Amino acid sequence: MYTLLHGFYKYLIQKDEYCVLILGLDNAGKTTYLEAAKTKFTKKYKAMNPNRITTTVGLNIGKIDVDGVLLNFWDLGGQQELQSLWDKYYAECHAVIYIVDSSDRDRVSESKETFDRMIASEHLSGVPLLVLANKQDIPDCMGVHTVKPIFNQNAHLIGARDIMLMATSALNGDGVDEGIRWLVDCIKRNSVDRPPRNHEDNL
Ligand code: G3D
Ligand code: MG
Repeated sequence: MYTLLHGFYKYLIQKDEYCVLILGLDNAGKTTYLEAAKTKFTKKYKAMNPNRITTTVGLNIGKIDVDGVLLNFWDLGGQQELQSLWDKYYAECHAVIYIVDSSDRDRVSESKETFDRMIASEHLSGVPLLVLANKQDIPDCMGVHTVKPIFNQNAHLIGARDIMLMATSALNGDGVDEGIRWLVDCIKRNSVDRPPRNHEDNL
């Protein structure tokens, strides 16, 4: 009887857990974005001072709960020598957030080439993709209307998947909430192909 009740209790409290990769060139704002996401979705979370965010060498992880769905973020280092590690995580992930520094016109083509290499990976086929034109608070940055056509050029690589390009400022939190809620809906729709892991709190 205990086993039956315990099994039922576990069933009631278990949550679906999904992994989301945060990718983009170094300095795009990935770690700042992860901090902003944790701040928006975690009650009482005390955000790290942006001045204390240093270059990511390995992996930053963070978990948030969006209306009962657990998202496990993996913020990977974006420097060229670290990009070769990204594909080790592709098969495991349920969605990708790709962050573009909209204020850096000099590196936008490098970012686009990196993006194309990423979406060409067969291990990511069908995975929902949120592209963020970040740093929109910086005057004279490229707006969505400039960034979108650049990242939309290779529609054949994007294939049949949910994709959205949104404006954000990870620094002041603008657009963070909307993007994550859109992504959660896509992840749930895609969960037949990429099922969640079940997470049981405190068991
Ligand atoms: P990364 O993890 O992609 O390498 P970081 O990038 O999150 O470390 O951010 C790199 C720099 O960009 C940081 O500035 C950070 O404050 C800044 N940044 C990130 N997002 C935004 C944004 O939306 N707006 C503005 N204005 N700046 C942003 P520093 O000066 O610490 O290098
Ligand atoms: Mg970082």
